[in-house]
Amino acid sequence: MQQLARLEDLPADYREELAQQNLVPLWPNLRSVLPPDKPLPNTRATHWPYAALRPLLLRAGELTPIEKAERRVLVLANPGHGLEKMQASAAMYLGMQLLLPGEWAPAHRHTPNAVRMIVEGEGAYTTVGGEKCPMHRGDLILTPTGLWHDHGHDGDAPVVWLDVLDLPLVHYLEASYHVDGERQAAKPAHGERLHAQGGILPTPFFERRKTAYPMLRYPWTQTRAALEALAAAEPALDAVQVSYVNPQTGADAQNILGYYALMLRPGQTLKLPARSPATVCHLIEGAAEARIQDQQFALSAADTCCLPGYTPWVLVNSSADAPAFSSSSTKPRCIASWASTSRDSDQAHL
Ligand code: 1HN
Repeated sequence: MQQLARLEDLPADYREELAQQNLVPLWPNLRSVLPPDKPLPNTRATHWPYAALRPLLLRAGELTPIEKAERRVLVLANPGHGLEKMQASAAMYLGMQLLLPGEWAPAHRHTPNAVRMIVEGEGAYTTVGGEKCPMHRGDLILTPTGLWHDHGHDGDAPVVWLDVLDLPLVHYLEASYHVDGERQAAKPAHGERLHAQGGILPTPFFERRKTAYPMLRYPWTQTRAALEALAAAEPALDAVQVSYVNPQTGADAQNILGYYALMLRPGQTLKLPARSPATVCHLIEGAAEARIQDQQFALSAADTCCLPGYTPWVLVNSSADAPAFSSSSTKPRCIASWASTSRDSDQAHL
């Protein structure tokens, strides 16, 4: 590959004149924005064990009252981006949020999309666009862009959930902001009941209802049952995986990040293909080992890890007797499906 001229190869007075006119020569910087053959990600394979995080989050509950935090969250930050950037990857933000009995996290809405994946505790709920969504372990609850949301807790033990937002991407686009609001009058969520059965849609005469986000809560009991049924129906199927979709359109449930749930059969070793965007994986049940580049993460239930794009990886169920269940998120659509070169043609860039 051709070595390109450096900035220092240009006369100082010329460089000075360029800068005064807000002009920059491309060639000294071309290789850094367009590296040869593969991207140069900042995102590092990272593991956030829940056992280490949980006591620190509970301590935050003692140290900072909800009124002084609005959202009591410890951010799962990727050291490759710098912890202060609060990014898990270029596109994804992750945080573990704690709500104590009787607390209320006030209503607001914002441009980034969010989802909650419930990790532990009973009795909390989030109200999204006026729909009261109860939170049970493993549930996925959408908070799409622009919808009002506040969180309450009528139970008697701490509740913890994982927040996933496309905040870094929306912030990068200089489009991130929020608006505060009043506590919402909550009516029971009905989306998951309207769409309780796959393949059947509510169809009042004479046209189908079309709402941007017809289903906000995806109960874990249903997702888990779907994975078990899929595994039983297709014993030879390698990746027992389902996508969280908009039940009216079949498209991804939200419009920037895609969400999936995966079951590892007892004893299974699953090779996962490289995808162009970074991926986050959260273990809901069981125990598994994630092999990413030269690292091995022993994942227990409620652990979270991430890996950069363009990286094949392997998940191994640590139990020979019980299945393991995980959820994952990534940017759904490929950035560069043509990106296979002769050097990495064995990798599919999904
Ligand atoms: C947010 O709105 C929540 O509503 C949690 O619970 C975490 C992180 C950054 C920006 C907005 C919430 C957030 C957030």
